[in-house]
Amino acid sequence: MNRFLFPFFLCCITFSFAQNLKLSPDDFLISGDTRLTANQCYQLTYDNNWSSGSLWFKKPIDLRAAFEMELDVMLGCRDEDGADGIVFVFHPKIQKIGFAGEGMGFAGLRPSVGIEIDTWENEHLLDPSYDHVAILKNGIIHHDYNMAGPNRLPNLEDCKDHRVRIVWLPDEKKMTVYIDGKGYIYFKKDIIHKIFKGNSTVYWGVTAGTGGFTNRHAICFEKIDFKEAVPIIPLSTSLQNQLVSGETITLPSLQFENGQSKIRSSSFVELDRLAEFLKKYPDTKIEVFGFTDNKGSESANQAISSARAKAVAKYLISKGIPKGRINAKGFGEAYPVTSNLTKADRLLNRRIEFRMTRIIP
Ligand SMILES: [Ca+2]
Ligand SMILES: [Ca+2]
Repeated sequence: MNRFLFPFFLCCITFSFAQNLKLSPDDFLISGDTRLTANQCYQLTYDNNWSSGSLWFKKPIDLRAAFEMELDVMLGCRDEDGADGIVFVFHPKIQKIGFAGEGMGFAGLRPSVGIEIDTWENEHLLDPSYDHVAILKNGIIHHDYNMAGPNRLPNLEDCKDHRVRIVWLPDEKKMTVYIDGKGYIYFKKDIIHKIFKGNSTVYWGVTAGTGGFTNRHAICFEKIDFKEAVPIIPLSTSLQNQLVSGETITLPSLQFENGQSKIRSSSFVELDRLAEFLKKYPDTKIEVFGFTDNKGSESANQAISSARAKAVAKYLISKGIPKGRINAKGFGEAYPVTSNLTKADRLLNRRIEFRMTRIIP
């Protein structure tokens, strides 16, 4: 049963800021009203109506490895009429922001896990009247669909910093949230499979929003300690295992002629191994998705991403994989895995993703 498991050291290296926290603003993608305010500190919303902001760490994390983060959170100074709150989000794509107001920048992000600290009672969402913490999923903020909570917190809209600590233990599949030193909520769930469909690589971010009522929301990082997902270059045993378990993989050696959909001959070796592998699992289908960076026009990017995905499909067909097992599609510049700001980032965004799925009879 465990043939798809492989030792941890193959997938992860420790990436720890614990001793010497040096997060640079370049490590984050910010949007909306988010502003750097001091070293390691960010404002997420203004104390204005309909303010919202997000901050995403640019590097993905691997949920198969342990994770711990600690930060100071400011939820503003208005208690009676303060709103709406902050959400810590895990999501497979680097996303900017969901809906503001009661959505707190989280609503609509799917698939996802979100830890909300909510300071405004929205009765139609079954919010309690007090400040509360809950674990949400898939961008849904209604408490009927919680993973945990809502649990009562003391009033946090007191103009003070509150220390939030989030700990993920993959072996126990357990995430615990501590606020000012006290454990207020946890969940135990196989989120890699139940939420993220087998894909353990996710991004993390923090979002916040105000609506008709307001507060200034801000955070300061204290400690970030996690294992970083490392790309695996060849179509190795471990990469094959990821494919079998339904995860999305990319083959960094898969390259095309500049500006064309012609596959470079240097990429054939790895594609041949992929074709051999697909022959071993004749009851599966494979999805081949093409993506580009944001250089050039959207329509040209759409066209080339589609042409490249189809070129890969054609190559696999030429190696004996039946056409009906391959679904090739281009998404243009949508769904970048990282920002398009640097050459290295753009290279990551220009990619073909593969995902194997079982044929349902
Ligand atoms: Ca609320
Ligand atoms: Ca309150």
